[in-house]
Amino acid sequence: MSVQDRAIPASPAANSTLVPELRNFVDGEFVAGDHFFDDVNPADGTVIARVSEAGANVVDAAVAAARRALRGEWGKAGVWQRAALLYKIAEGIEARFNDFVQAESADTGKPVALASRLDVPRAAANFRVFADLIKTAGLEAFETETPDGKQALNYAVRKPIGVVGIITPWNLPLLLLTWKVAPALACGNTVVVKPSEETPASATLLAEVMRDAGVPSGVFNLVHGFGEGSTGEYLVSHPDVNAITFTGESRTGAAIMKACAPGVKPVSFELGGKNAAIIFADCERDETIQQMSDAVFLNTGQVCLCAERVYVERSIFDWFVSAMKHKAESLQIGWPQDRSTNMGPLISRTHREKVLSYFRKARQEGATIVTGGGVPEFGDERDNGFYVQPTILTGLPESACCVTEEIFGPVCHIAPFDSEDEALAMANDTEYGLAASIWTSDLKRAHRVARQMNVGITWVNCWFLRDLRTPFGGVGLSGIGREGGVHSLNFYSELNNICIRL
Ligand code: NAD
Ligand code: 6OH
Repeated sequence: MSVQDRAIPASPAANSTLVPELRNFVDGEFVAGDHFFDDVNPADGTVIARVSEAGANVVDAAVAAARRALRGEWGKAGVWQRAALLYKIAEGIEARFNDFVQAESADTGKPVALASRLDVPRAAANFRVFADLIKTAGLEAFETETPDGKQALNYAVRKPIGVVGIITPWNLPLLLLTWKVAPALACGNTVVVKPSEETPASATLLAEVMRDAGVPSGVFNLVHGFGEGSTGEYLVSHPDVNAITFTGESRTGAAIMKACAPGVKPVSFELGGKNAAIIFADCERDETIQQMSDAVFLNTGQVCLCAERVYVERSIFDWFVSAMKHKAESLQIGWPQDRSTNMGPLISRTHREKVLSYFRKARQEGATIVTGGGVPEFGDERDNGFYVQPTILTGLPESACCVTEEIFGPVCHIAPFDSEDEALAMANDTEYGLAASIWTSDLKRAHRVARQMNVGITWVNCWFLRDLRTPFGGVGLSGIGREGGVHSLNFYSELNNICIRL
């Protein structure tokens, strides 16, 4: 689809409609671009906002503002001053907690219960953790012997990289955006942020929080729009952007890498996954089923860390499949606003088409559909939304596309295994390498298997348990680099080593 097809020309009528208008935030001001596009609520397909698409001119202005801000008071702000501002931003998010929950839920269709428990608290935590970290980060130092028997002192100082372009997806919009904005600001950079076109609202609220917290103009800039041929492409190929940090699909990462090549811009990529879970017969059963239900269905399966491939020791295979079936069929699929809802719709009609196409392929490839495989019917406006049934597949060969390709929906394939080696071989037989989980009561086996997984993070008897100080990222098609803790500080700063002969 071209930009022209997607965009609605700006007209006076745009302001007279009842839907709010979401604008770009550049140099401390909300500004409109030349076109608008629709922000759709996936629960019922209604248009909830019109979003101003940032053209190349708006992206230019945002990058220029970010560059100027580096030379201004922000460039001179010390670590304690920056940390104090980050705490204020965290407080600002908490002060508007409900606004953020409502915005995130309306854009994504995720249950308000989930946004209240996960997305919004994590956004505030991201700012607090990186404020704490930057205050306590020491300098690397070495005493060095010189060839003439004297000494030199080496120490490395951290400097900002400069203007950082931040591009994020729609599944955990505020969580993933602040996961990058917080360390970038902690390290003294300025940012130009492009959230997903599907989920512009929480980032727009964050711009208000930034303004109200007293973040100097130009330090945080927000541009709305699409990827290829639009805002995202303008941002990643902009010659005055010093680094790009991106979360999204692996093939988008590849396109961004190409755009960054001419300027040799550093990139940090958190990409897709086709994550395995290995369930041993000695697992703690109730706990495993409880958490595996989240690992497959949380956020309607739209978490990069979700388990889409589940390998179960043969002696408990039947039990596991039937317990997961029960869990899937007990999920409350419904209106996101209803506090008892624990599964919402997929993000968009297009994404639902993709997920349904995998259900069709699964049938063609000979899968048993244990449960789900279709679209639920409600008899109300939700039938205009983008819901699918939680789905469990069995019986596919390891080469089937539903076992090798990321589906990004509430679906997993469950296969039996007979030995630890076989489970490991199947789990590692993928081009991706983001996350894995292992479920066992045998501590020695847990250590042994965990270190053989070709992934960035392995959970044992838990899933999506995050400590923000730890390295996070993936191998293979799942990403480049690590963020989290000192790894984020290292990406978002340049180290200048100073060697002094004493
Ligand atoms: P996507 O790659 O389609 O889009 C992500 C962002 O990139 C959006 O803001 C989009 O507008 C922008 N974009 C697209 N093409 C671009 C281009 N050519 N240049 C610049 N920007 C461009 O991803 P999505 O569909 O929004 O998100 C789902 C994907 O994200 C899944 O593959 C999922 O696994 C992955 N993901 C990974 C992680 C992780 O931490 N590894 C976290 C969340 C999501
Ligand atoms: C992907 O959908 C989830 C990614 C999670 C994180 O990046 C995180 O920091 O928890």
